[in-house]
Parts: sequence; structure tokens; C-alpha cells
Amino acid sequence: MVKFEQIKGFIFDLDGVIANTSVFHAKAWHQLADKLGVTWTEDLANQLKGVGRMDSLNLILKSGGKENDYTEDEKIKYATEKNDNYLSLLKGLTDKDILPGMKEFIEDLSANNYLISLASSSKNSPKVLEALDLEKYFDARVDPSTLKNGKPDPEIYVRGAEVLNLRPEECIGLEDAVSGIKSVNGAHETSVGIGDPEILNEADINFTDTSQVTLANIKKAMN
Ligand code: B16
Ligand code: MG
Repeated sequence: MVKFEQIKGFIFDLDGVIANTSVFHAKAWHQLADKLGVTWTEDLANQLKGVGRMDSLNLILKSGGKENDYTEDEKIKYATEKNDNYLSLLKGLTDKDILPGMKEFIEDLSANNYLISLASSSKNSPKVLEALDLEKYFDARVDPSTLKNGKPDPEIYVRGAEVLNLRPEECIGLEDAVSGIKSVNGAHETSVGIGDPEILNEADINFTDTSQVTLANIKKAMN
């Protein structure tokens, strides 16, 4: 692992790292899985974390052995339906929905002149950041609609460093998803996994929840 002193930038996932919105994504997908007759399991829920909209739908269909049952148009219709349900769950989202300690952590990064970018797979991320009143802290954002490959591919985290004009070794990527940790590692950045350390066992550094994510704890883990 690189030394903490080499770090100049932090690249954030959004859902499940900054806000509790991963619960809303899961709820909306669960609802669709029920409708399509696909059994919802904890394992399926974990597989979907961090994965983009159409890829998520394809994983659900595959899990139920239904990957060849629908046309592209039908799939778009179902993905849109999930998104509408997700958006209605987002109504009333405010800065109170920021996960414990994350506002303070982001403010601390900003006060210490670290650069900050967003590497969320979600096309709704600008809306969510605005509702949380956090846009002002972000120096740059990767637009997921410009990517060839979603997480676990490294592309989004490679771009997350590029948009800050930093080298990957100078960046830390924070993630709650297995797909996201693989993406950070593939981009040759330092990965911080937030959540069950057994599930996120490929992360360089693990924290069980967001309240433990502080500069001091990251420094301690790296040096
Ligand atoms: P949307 P992240 C991901 O966001 C979510 O974890 C995942 O559940 C969701 O399917 C994906 O964004 C796409 O989101 O349908 O809103 O474009 O964790 O990368 O911030
Ligand atoms: Mg996430």
C-alpha cells in the first residue's frame, strides 16, 4: 500500500457511502424482481450494489433463469419502472439522510485541501448530491453515461482520478460494494471498503460503518 502522505485526492461512491440511498435502490429492485417472479436473496442484493441500471436488470433476470425472456424494449420499460419507483422513494431526501460522519469527513477533506470527485454509477447522482446539499465540496464528477464499462471494470475510478488531474496512486476510492472495490483496485488506487469486511474482503482498508471513516483512521491504517 502507498503511504498516506502520497494521497492528494478522494474519489467517492454515492449510494451506500455518502447516503443511505442503496436501501432505496434495493427496495425498488426487490419490487421489480417480485413482479418478474425472480426470488430476491441477500446475495442477489449484494451483487446489484454499485452496478448500473441495465446491468442490474440483466443480473436479476439471469438469477431467475429469465435472461432470454424479454426484448430490449421490454427491458427498458422495466428499468424505467424501477427508476420511477426509486425516484418516488427519494422524495423528501435532505441533508439529514447523509450517512453518519460523512458530512464531517467531506468537510475535513475540503479544509485540508484534498481534491474530491464522485464515481457513482447512478444517473441520478446529481439530483441526490443536490438534495443532500453537498455539490459544493466536489471538484469534479464522472458522468456514468460516458463510460464504456460499469463497475467492476476500473474505468469509472480511472476517470475519477483523471478528472482531478491526479495519478491513481495519489487517490483513495471509498466503496460499499464488491463491484466498486474491484473497480478501485483495478484502477490501482487505495480502496476503502465500508460495510461487512467479510463481503468486502478485497479492500485495502475496511471500516464496518461510515462513522469510522476519518482522516486519522485512514492514516493509521495506511502507515
Ligand atoms: P441509477 P453507486 C449505483 O450507485 C447503485 O449502487 C446501484 O444500486 C444502482 O443500480 C446504480 O447506481 C445505477 O443507478 O439507476 O440511479 O442510474 O453505488 O455507484 O453510487
Ligand atoms: Mg455504492
